Amino acid sequence: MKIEELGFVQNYIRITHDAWLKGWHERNGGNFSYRIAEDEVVELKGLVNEDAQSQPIGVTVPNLANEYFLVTGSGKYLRNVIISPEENIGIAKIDEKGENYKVVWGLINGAKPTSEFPSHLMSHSIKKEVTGGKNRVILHSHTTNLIALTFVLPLDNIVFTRELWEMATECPVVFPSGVGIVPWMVPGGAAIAKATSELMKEYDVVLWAHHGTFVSGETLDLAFGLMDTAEKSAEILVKVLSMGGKKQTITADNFRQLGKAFNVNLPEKFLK
Ligand code: 2HA
Ligand code: ZN
Repeated sequence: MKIEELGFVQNYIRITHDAWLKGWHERNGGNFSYRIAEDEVVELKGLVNEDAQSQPIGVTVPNLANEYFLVTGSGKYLRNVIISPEENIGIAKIDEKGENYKVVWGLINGAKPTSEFPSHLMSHSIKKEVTGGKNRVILHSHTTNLIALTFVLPLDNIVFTRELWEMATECPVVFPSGVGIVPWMVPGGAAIAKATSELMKEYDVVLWAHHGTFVSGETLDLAFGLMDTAEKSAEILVKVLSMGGKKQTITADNFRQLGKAFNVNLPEKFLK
């Protein structure tokens, strides 16, 4: 058995390719990480190199100690993952302090995990804590329409959430906790990682103004589906604004009815 043939790796590769086909990953844009489940880690036995050299993460994530992550490579094109997994993705193991990682499989020829690894790991750390270990996936995509909206709407969590919810009835059910916004920041470092993870305490969708979107989900499918739903809603909003704006919409009371019918809590702060 090769690592590329394991079920969860196959699923990750397929979804990475789907994300490319969506138009979210030009050049080396975007990145994707999955905290490998315990029963899947068992499948890695004998297939990984536990003697690989340690590297600092750049942030400290103690609750991710000894966890294994499937992750895309720095500078790698997501469209190439399906053609050559070992070159473009890898498995990184976190050390017992949550300070260093080592690449135990893949990312051959000296490649490294994504430049956004600090943002991924700090968000994983928060999500592991607040979901009791359920959330395992972080996806970062350069979603055209969500990015476009960060030039036009105020960079405000409440405004963005409400506008996106109004564009499709399913949205509040798919992201009931709403959308958080990080103002423009330099990508790739500890500062934007901290800002993102703070918002991840509350939100599953976090926009980086004029850059892209981070989502978190329990499974690869749920994270992909969440990105797809939020970006589709943004596409509708761009069309509506281009056609001269809303003439009618879903009201606050409609949302309250929806929340009841689908048994989801929609915070009142978004329904003013
Ligand atoms: O991997 O998307 O944010 C390239 C990026 C950096
Ligand atoms: Zn990016």
